[in-house]
Amino acid sequence: MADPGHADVRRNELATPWGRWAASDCSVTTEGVGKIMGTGSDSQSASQFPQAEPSLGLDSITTLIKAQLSVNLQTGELSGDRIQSTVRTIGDLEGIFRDEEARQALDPSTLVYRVQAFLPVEEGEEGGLFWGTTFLEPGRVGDEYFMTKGHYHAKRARGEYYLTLQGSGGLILMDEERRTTCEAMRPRTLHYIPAHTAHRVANTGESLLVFLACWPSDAGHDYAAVARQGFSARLRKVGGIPTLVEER
Ligand code: PAN
Ligand code: ZN
Repeated sequence: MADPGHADVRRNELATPWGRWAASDCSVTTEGVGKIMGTGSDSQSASQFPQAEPSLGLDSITTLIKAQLSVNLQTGELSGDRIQSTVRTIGDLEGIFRDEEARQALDPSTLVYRVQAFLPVEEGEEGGLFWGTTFLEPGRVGDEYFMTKGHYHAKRARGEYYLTLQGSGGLILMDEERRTTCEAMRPRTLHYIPAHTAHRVANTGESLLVFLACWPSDAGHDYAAVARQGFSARLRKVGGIPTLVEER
């Protein structure tokens, strides 16, 4: 099994009409969570650094600051205080997919995704950070993969991180000049969503796609801009392959 303590940023592996997203490789480790860095006789005094339960080390992360959050790093499930849950079904996603007839032919109660968001401060408050998990079902509307609605942040100058836990998909990114690119998502890929960038995720696999997210508490969500014009490209199954297809 993959080492759950290590997350990589990997390059886009999906073909896009505009080439590849240029960001440098880097990695994030969760190995030190709940541990003293450099454990051993030469490490700093244990009294300076509260140690978490050893059993929490690689399976979950718990924070007690402001409100309590536990993240199950296998399933992505959040538990604790101040967690908000949202569910989106096929019936909720009118106007999102290219083939509206195909959407209407599906049972409107079909689950497409659910989101759990940990909101330790008020939405809109400056300086805080939110944490969330999205559980995106496999499926298609016509040849287009099940996906999230997609949004810009209401405050455009706000970025975000996504970290994939399970499944495979594509993170579709569009800048304000409407240039759209796509990054492949698979377990342990870490994605930096720059400010001023609309983002949505499509599940290109046969199983649940689960990803974690962290974003500023004053970012907000602007769905209207995406609803008006959509993205300039869609992730569709073409010849059996997930392909980013430019809209005409
Ligand atoms: C995510 C998204 C989540 C659902 O937490 O909100 O994946 O996507 P939509 O919000 O587009 O329906 C995020 O990007 N927060 O900022
Ligand atoms: Zn966002």
